[in-house]
Amino acid sequence: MRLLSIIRKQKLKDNETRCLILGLDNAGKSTIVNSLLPESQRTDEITPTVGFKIHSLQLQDKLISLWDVGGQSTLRPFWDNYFDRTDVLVWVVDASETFRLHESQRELQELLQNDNIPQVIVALNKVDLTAADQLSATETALKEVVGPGASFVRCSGLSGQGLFALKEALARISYI
Ligand SMILES: Nc1nc2c(ncn2[C@@H]2O[C@H](COP(=O)(O)OP(=O)(O)O)[C@@H](O)[C@H]2O)c(=O)[nH]1
Ligand SMILES: [Mg+2]
Repeated sequence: MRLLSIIRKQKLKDNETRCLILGLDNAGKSTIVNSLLPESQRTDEITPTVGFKIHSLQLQDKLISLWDVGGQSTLRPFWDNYFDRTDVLVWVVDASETFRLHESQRELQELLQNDNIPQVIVALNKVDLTAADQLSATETALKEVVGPGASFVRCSGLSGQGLFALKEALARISYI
């Protein structure tokens, strides 16, 4: 077993999960993170993320650290640096923006070349703005990139719809 998997396993045994939230700028990453947090820790104003922000979320018996990393193209070359201690990657896509779907697919495909990439959850965000057939088309397009192992969650960071399913998917992460 590679050293990295041993470290990951130990951390998960300690009930600590490190979750990296990535996706194109404006996909809704920070909005989702904010809505996942307990009400007392939320902010009313989300500004574009410069660099990264870390938040902690207690889910059942697990402590999840959420790494919200800026998605602007100038920051993307640095994404790799975050992988080695990450347990789960949440890839956020703005499902309403069909014209950026290819860009999202391409960036995710490039990320997945990295050997250290952990388990993947794809969050199809902005369901409140997206027609059902478009949601399915976006899901199909991203499934082609991530393969059968990833989970998919349809959500809205703004309304909170689907975030319970995202929490459940995060709580299920394990290396058994
Ligand atoms: N309608 C709608 N707008 C959203 C949703 N999630 C995020 N937004 C908006 O999308 C914009 C970008 O969100 P932000 O969280 O800053 O994106 P980030 O760059 O990926 O962190 C903001 O204006 C958000 O209010 C959603 O589910 N529905
Ligand atoms: Mg952000």
